[in-house]
Amino acid sequence: MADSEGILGTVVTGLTKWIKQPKSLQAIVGFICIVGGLAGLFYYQASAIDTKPLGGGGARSTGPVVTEGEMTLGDQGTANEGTAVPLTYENDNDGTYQCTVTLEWTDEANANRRYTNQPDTFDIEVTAPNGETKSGTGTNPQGGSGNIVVNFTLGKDGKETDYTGVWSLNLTLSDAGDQEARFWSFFDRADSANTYTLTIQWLYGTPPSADKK
Ligand SMILES: [Ca+2]
Ligand SMILES: [Ca+2]
Repeated sequence: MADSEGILGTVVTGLTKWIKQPKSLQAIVGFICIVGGLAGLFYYQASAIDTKPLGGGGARSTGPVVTEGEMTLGDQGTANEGTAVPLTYENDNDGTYQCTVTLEWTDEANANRRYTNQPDTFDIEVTAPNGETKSGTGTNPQGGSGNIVVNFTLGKDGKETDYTGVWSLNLTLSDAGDQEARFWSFFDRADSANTYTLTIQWLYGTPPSADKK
């Protein structure tokens, strides 16, 4: 059984012989290159990680604390010319600060190639829970679609009033342009109604502007 000095001597002698071979030098150089490359890669990744503490650094903006929500209602119906359609919708989300009402419709196509369906005009009046009222009107292009958008947004701090509660709407097809005969008006056909789609979107919570005070 060999003692420890004998084993060490054998290893040193073997290594000395191996190092003297040309292939050994290439292997050592290659190993150093690989280790160096890996070290460089780790250094690059470490420097790319942002280690600034939260809230520090001055230039970083944390932004407003937003606790917002959105509720949207959709409704459809048919309006007859000259007859107001009263509608009410309840929004029970506290802190509602914005409401957008969108009315959309598409006039019927021409009855046939001898007729032109003249455009339709809708009017809408919207009353917020706080009594604020806004209105809008719109006319579709011939044979196409029309829309009216009415928007309510509270004041700068968003805390003066609240749009939570019952919203009242009145929409009217004020003028439904008829199907006019191309050559003789005696053959005109009435267009006395139109379908519509109503969308109401409320935003509630803390408006971004309120946090900037
Ligand atoms: Ca029409
Ligand atoms: Ca129509």
